[in-house]
Amino acid sequence: MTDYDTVSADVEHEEEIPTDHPRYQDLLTRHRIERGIEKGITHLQGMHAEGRGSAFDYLLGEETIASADEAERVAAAHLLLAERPVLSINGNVAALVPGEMVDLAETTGADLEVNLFNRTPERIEAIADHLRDHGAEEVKGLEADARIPNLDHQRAKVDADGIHAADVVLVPLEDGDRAEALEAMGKTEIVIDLNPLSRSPRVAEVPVVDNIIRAVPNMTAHARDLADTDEAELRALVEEFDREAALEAAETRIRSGDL
Ligand code: PTJ
Repeated sequence: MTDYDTVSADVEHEEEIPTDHPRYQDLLTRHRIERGIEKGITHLQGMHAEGRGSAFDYLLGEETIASADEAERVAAAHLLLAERPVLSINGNVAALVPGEMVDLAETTGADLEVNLFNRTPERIEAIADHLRDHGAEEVKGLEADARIPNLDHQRAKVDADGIHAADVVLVPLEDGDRAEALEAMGKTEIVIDLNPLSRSPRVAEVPVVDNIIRAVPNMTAHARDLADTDEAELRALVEEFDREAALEAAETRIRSGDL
């Protein structure tokens, strides 16, 4: 029996999960989702989303592959170039990377907006409070005074001065119909999703096939690195990006990577 066999999946605090555990990231992610559900932040369906993501991450080798790192750099460049960037937050995102999203927003000048599929006033408030507890000064999505056209569910509800007016939107961890509707509004979309076959990464200008717990801090690190880069160079970076190649590299890794 290894020491790891003594680690219960039901830890009280995430610090109890040994960082050198071979399934550390998976245990950490699972733990954060469970806590999110307990706090009323994450919907029960978020567990299914988490399970799907975890299977793809396993096949990717639970690491940021080179094509994802490149996509994360390009995503950072888009956010820095944007006039009105917005980072969309759902119940899984809030549970997994609240402080990391606040850092990315601060580093790139983006707004944070809560946008939920299973929208209730209680969950919206709980998520906004959770983000404020992690340092957010302003959280959008509570007013929901505008609608995304041609979308007949709760995710259509957005702030007029938030997602509705945004030029670049980060859309993590959700299935594709809102991503398609946002694309139809002419927005530049950055999608984080471990499944390269899912609709949302397939419509995104920048598909980031990586675990959000690795992707967001890496995007922030790239944004810091690119902060003094001139506009022409940032534009060259985003124009040279090949979204099809990024999707293909991720799919190839998932189908044929060494486990
Ligand atoms: O909080 P709400 O009410 O807005 O509900 C959110 C749900 C769970 C409904 C929303 O996230 C959803 O629609 O989930 P789906 O359709 O299961 O899509 C989630 C996608 O995210 C799947 O393609 C997963 O593979 C992917 N995913 C899950 N966990 C991660 C992930 N991608 C990156 N990092 C993860 N940790």
